[in-house]
Amino acid sequence: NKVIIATKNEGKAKEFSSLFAEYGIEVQTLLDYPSLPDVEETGHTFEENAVLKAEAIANETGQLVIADDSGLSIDALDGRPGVYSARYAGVKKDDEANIQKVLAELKGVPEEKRTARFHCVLAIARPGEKTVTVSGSCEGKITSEKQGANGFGYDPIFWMEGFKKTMAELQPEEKNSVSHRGGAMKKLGALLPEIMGG
Ligand code: ITT
Repeated sequence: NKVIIATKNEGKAKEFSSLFAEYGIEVQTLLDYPSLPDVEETGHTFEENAVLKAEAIANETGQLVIADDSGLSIDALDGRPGVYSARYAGVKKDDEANIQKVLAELKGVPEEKRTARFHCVLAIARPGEKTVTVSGSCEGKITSEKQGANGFGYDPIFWMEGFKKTMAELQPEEKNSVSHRGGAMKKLGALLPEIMGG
């Protein structure tokens, strides 16, 4: 049993490998299919972009494909970076530059106003079938400096009050148990028997 995840993001790929391993499903990603075309993310919501990515790659491969569109919404920035999370600081995807941009924009904003949440939408596309989506989110606060080296993206500045740690200080299994991606994956898990055809 295997699925293709329509992602080139290594951080996501690692998390999906372990999330799907629990269901006995092996994961391949676009890193395993370098010849597939890039999908332009022209949508204005996580849902639209997840569906775009999953359906484009399902059409190319003729197989069941799952895509993840995710990002960080910061209240003091009116929800930014949102769907632009991957390339917030420019065209090139650069986690460090994105973090520095957020920290600069939040300079002087007091702790109680630094609330934020991660969102994740998973889209499951199969040729000839209606695409299904599930979502998850995770509440936190933006720190004033980086802390921790695990995870990816904005994890070093995302404070989890329940753990008194940043997302980047959690062990991978801990992150999966509370993250936006883990939450969406739990909902997907309930649908997997039907989706994978028993
Ligand atoms: P693919 O489209 O190839 O999957 P991407 O990185 O471009 O990769 P998105 O458009 O969904 O994916 O952007 C997601 C960005 O949101 C990602 O690059 C991170 O900056 C951030 N992000 C998403 N999930 C995260 C997580 O669990 N921890 C930290 N940052 C995350």
